[in-house]
Amino acid sequence: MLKKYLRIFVIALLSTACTKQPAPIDPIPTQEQVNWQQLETYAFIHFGLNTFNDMEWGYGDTPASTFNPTALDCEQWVLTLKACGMQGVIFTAKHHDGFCLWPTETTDYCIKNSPYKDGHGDVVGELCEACRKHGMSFGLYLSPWDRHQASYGTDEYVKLYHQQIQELADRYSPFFEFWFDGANGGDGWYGGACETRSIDADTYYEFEKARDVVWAHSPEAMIFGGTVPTIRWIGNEKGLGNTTQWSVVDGAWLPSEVDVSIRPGWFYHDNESPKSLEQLLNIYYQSVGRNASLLLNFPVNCEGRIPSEDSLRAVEWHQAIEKRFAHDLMKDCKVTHHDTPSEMIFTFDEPTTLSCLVLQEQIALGQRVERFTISRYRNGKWLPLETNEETTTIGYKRIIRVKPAEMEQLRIRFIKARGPVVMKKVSGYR
Ligand code: FUL
Repeated sequence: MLKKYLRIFVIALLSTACTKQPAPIDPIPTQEQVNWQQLETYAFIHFGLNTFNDMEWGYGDTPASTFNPTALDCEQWVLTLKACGMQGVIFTAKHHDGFCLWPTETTDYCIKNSPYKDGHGDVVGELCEACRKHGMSFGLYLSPWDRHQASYGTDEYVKLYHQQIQELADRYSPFFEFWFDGANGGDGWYGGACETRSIDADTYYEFEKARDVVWAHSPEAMIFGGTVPTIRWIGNEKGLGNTTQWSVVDGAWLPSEVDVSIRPGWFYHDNESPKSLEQLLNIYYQSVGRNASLLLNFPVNCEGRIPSEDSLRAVEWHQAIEKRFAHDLMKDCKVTHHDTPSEMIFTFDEPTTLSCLVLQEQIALGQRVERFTISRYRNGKWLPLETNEETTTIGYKRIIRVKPAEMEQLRIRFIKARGPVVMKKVSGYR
């Protein structure tokens, strides 16, 4: 049984492609989920009343008149993000404080009643336009929890929430992702009631209906949060994915997203600074390198710009990644594979030192590998490659940093899998 299960198919980029197409193993991703996963890194932008009031969670009573960016430039955001290798951006159209950054018909608590462009501004629209102009995917975050609205907790609020999604979908689609967010209920201003309200998030918001509104214009949109998600939270806001990371959850395909801010806060605070290059590189290895997508947040400042300190750091980070993964030292290897034991052997033309491996499964056919080992052949013997990473799952992409070591051959042995292993690509770097 095991023997049969551990056959290897090597599809796509490797030279020894198999002749027979292996059968998929359910669950498999939708084409939309595959496309989304290939984005790998995209940006979050948190901006709103909190920015101007030095807060993370506004109570819902901060005056709309305090929203007053002096040099807001959405094109600067988009061009900065593009220079950092980001392929999309998700914007906080409304955070928990309930303030809407587009001129909505649903509430007065919005940009129309701010000094920005004398009440004629529309940050959601301006960002949407800049994204279209520069070929960047666009997404929105609309907090279901609204600490401003008097009706929060009643059916009336749910109607208003769905109406807001409808407005956003009608005006700014298509979206590549829509964020419903998980923080729900609690204390708030609620039209002056200043009390604590609790709701049952699983039933209250009617997320299925909300999702259908998004999908009517953007069938490709990934849904984050709520009861009908197509992607899932990694479980922390530290940029830390797990070494064992399945996109298969309870029989469904539900890939992971790592959300983390380049600064300690999600919103801009004068006394905070961006993470170091080393911290950001670790975040990359621990997210994209562990079968997850990276949603990296950039707090926009009171001027309405991404601070240059942050953009310089993020560009430096992107360039460091590009440089590290520029030359695949395994691209000319001769590849052989066997079924018993289930393994792939890569032979180099001359002894080669590697410090990093990138493994990819053909996820369109399902995620399969559960455990593997990596070894190098040098001077007549096989030796394990030393790594701090657990070599368990692979999925869309797994990056394994190893102690630099010279080898004539590299061996990947599959110890346990949900079915015949189907690899898409293996590459190696120094
Ligand atoms: C959380 C929120 O409570 C935070 O303020 C932030 O927006 C983060 C991305 O999601 O649930």
